[in-house]
Amino acid sequence: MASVYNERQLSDISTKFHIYGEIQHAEACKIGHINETYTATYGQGGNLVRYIHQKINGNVFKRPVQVMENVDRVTRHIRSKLVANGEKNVTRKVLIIVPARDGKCYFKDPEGNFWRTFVFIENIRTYESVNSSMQAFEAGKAFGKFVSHLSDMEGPRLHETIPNFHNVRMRFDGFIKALQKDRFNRATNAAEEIKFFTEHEAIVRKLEKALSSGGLPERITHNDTKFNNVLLDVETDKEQCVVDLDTVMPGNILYDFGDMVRTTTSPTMEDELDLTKVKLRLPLFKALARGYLKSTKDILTKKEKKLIAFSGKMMTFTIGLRFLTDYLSGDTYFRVHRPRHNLDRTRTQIKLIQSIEKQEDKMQAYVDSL
Ligand code: GN1
Ligand code: MG
Repeated sequence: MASVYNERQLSDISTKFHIYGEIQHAEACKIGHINETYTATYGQGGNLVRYIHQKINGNVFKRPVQVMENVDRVTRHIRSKLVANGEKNVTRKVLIIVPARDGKCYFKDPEGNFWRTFVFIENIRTYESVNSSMQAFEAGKAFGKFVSHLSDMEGPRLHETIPNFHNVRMRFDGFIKALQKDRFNRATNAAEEIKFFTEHEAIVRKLEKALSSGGLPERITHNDTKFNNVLLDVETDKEQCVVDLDTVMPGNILYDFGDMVRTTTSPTMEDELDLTKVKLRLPLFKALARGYLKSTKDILTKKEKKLIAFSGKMMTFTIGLRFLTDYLSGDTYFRVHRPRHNLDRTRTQIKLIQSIEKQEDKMQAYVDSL
């Protein structure tokens, strides 16, 4: 999706990285609610090559240098694993950071914004929603491989790039605060949605209990496993690479699996207006679970497996709560493209949770059978 961009700014940025070519043109990529992303085409040695330039959102990521330290370590580790396994086409299977002229993983512009550059991976596609069981399977496989590859990464604990990112208790408290303030007088518009989340606090308690009773090891997780963060080969539809590594940090598997349930099982987009279309399709859940369990079978604990169906409901609840909180707070976090956009997003999450609640037993029974 092309849109307007600041040409001067980007041609300036283009000279700050270790790229030998000259920038020809660029397109702004509208996917993603947080960072600014551009696909830039360069003439280099008589060929056209592409790179991704990205401006990190400094309001969301307060310590961009730490973000890039994490991304650098994680991508190096995965690359070394792929090479050791004799994988082909490694440059399509893990992101490659293009260093800045001074050798750092980022460039800080005069306004204090942090930029980074990746090699563009060609002949791939991303989707906003899943349209076949195979795609759901591939998504599961991709993020399962990701957590498995990182399960033996040595060295200091990764930085928490957003502290308490998936702490649903804190998210719940934040929601209650925003509701009490109701600074934009929006609570009446969202009365039903507020009621839904308030009445579902049991989900928060269930996760708290699970976390405090052990058996859920801390792992290096991706934490933003939206389906559009998986690059699929344009011809085969096979997963190639996972992207958007800003929130890779210590977490647990429920966050990753749960967000995949949220984004791969309904035929709809996150902001679908026709709520009758929003539902968890069991065959897609099954394919997703097969893919994920296939690539995590050597690391998953019994307890993790037992909570896998619950994780879908839990993460849909967490993200729904964040959309609603942002709506009540005047849309300051997630990029919105229309009035009430965050409220529309909230409604799809609620509808999906209701659909999951009807099928949770079947979902877990299937996971148990694997
Ligand atoms: C944000 O940037 P994007 O679209 O990949 C958000 C995720 C949410 C998601 C909801 C850093 O991800 O946590 O699940 O929107 N990322 C951050 O669509 O907050
Ligand atoms: Mg993201």
